[in-house]
Amino acid sequence: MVWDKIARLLEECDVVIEVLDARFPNETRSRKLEEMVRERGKDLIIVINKCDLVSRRKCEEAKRNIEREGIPVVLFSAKKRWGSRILRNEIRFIGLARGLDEVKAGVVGYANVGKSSLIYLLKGKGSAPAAPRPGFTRGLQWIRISRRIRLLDSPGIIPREEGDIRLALKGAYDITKLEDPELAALELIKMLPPRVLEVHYGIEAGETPEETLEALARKWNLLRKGGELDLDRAARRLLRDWQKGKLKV
Ligand SMILES: Nc1nc2c(ncn2[C@@H]2O[C@H](COP(=O)(O)OP(=O)(O)OP(=O)(O)O)[C@@H](O)[C@H]2O)c(=O)[nH]1
Ligand SMILES: [Mg+2]
Repeated sequence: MVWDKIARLLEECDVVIEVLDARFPNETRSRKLEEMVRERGKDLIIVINKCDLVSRRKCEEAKRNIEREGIPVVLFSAKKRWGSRILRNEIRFIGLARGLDEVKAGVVGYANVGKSSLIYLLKGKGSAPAAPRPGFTRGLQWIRISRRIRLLDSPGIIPREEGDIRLALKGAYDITKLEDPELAALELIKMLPPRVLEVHYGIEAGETPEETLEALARKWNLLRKGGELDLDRAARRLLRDWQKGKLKV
């Protein structure tokens, strides 16, 4: 979703719920979005989702840092069903403060952070039209979660100014469309503490990211026709696991 579309979305809402990924709260925050919300005099709530994938300490620290800026923050996990009551109360509170009978809240954030999953948890029934790949939600869709609250689901923000590798590592870019998955996987390996890969996959990390990727390809028995390691497939498999949230950091 591009910026002029976001501007239109903002017009329709009283509150904006910016959803972040707990594994990289800073990188999935959009200052530009927050600025747009402020300019239009709307309320902002930040939800840190996927808290089940990081330590409690890291979640609390991220929450404190953002709250220092005067923005209310809710720690959340759509998977573990954490935080929905608190979030609903935050939204209601804003409705009361604004004297509204019905609050309209737009749920916005990078692709794949869990916007649709969050909405369907709040709704409390029905299966979530969510998917482990970015770019799943296409149009805007209003979903009523109670008599007083309506939520607007939206496609992920994809800032054109960011490269595809950086977006993929945040989970916000479709891996099948990456030009160079191997390069992205090497970046990911550099970013992760070696222990994470060692524990999850039972491999020994190499001296260099290349060696670690080779160790993974060996572990998974991924070979090309001539018998050499298929690093491209190993890279895609690692990136997919990462985007699906299989690795705990
Ligand atoms: N571990 C974990 N995974 C989650 C959580 N919330 C969502 N997911 C997973 O993250 C993936 C993306 O979820 P969606 O709800 O489709 O994300 P989205 O932000 O709506 O994505 P787009 O519509 O593509 O922008 C899915 O595989 C979800 O199962 C969570 O709290 N914890
Ligand atoms: Mg979605």
